[in-house]
Amino acid sequence: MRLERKNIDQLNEDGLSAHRNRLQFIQNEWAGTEDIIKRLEQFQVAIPSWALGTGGTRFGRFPGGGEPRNLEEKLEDIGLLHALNRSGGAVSLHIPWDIPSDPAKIRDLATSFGLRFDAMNSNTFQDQPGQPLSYKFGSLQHTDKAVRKQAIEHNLDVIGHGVELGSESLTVWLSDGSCFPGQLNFRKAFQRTLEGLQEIYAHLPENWKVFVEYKAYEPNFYSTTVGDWGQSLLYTSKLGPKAFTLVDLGHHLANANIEQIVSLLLMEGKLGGFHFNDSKYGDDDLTVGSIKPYQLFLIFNELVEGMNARSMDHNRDLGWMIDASHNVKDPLEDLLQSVEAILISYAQALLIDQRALESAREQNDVVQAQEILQRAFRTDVRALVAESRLRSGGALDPLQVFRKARVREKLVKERGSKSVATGL
Ligand SMILES: [Mn+2]
Repeated sequence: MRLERKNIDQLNEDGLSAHRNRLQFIQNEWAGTEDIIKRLEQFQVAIPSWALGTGGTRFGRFPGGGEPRNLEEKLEDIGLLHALNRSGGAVSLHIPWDIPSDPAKIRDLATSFGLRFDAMNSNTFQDQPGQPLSYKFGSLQHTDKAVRKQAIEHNLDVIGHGVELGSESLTVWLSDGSCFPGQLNFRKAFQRTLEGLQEIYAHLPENWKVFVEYKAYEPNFYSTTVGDWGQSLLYTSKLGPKAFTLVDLGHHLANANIEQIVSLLLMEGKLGGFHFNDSKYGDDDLTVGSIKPYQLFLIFNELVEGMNARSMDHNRDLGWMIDASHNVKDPLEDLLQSVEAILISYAQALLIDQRALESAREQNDVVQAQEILQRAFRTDVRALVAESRLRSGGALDPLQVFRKARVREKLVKERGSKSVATGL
């Protein structure tokens, strides 16, 4: 199904006057809101093709019905999101879960929804049916050269699919590592992985980037071969200028200072992409901003300040993507909440008076520095986010429009209550 602009406009009407009052209020309180609205209009977050179905845990899965049954329906779902919030204008595909049988057709379909193809994701953390060799003991780190070769070739395949769709980046997340002390020679595992990444890197098209994602643990519980930002930076530095580190918010040990990591990676020109989610204990993959919104704001502060310091384009120079999936919400409603949380944190970070903050720091005025940050964080910027959507033809309140338009009910009717999205 598609949501028509005129239906969205109609459903917006009820809330318009209250919205205008809220917008007026924040415009009176803060300078520069017009520029913030424009930046919000431009900011696009890629939606991963695997977040459109109900996630699961190793204990169970409770699908809610109407899940997309194929790649075409996944694009349709992202099209629905984008029609509502005008900020989900990109899709991140996972291979082999989403191999397009007719790439030109898929590309046209995406264009018809206003979507482009962001980073392609390879998968060497599972064995696929019919796959000759197993990744049980790793992929690029594997002791057997033939397994490493298979993993390299898979990544080259993924690049090939991406080229056909107009993507310009590859994200490599390796689950490689070890579960028990003594299992792995860390140095050999690193060297083998580096050699594999070098071969993949050598096949990148001229305009492509490769993102090396790190993760502290899981599914391996003793060591991970790309375990933290230091190890990722080591790989990407050795690989060359087209290689970047990718930060996934859920892939750190508890209480890691992610904003500091982001700041230093940006300083080195090595931050490439971002996976948004939220967590309380581990890689919980919960809705963005649902657990630690202040941390998200502090990260955005470093992103905005660091990107400005290098004159980077906020929208296009980093890969922004949601990477979340869980068991209890409607996946589309969850994604609407996640994009909203991202835009709120971004808007709050844009409110910060960076010059005043820097001056407070130089004078060691710790109290004033905290005041400047918290004044922005405690400001309700939702009217700015809503206004940016309104100007782009989206919904004032995407979640309410999603419900009022009975989108899920219609999808269940179309696709059935037992449909299961591929890959999960
Ligand atoms: Mn991720």
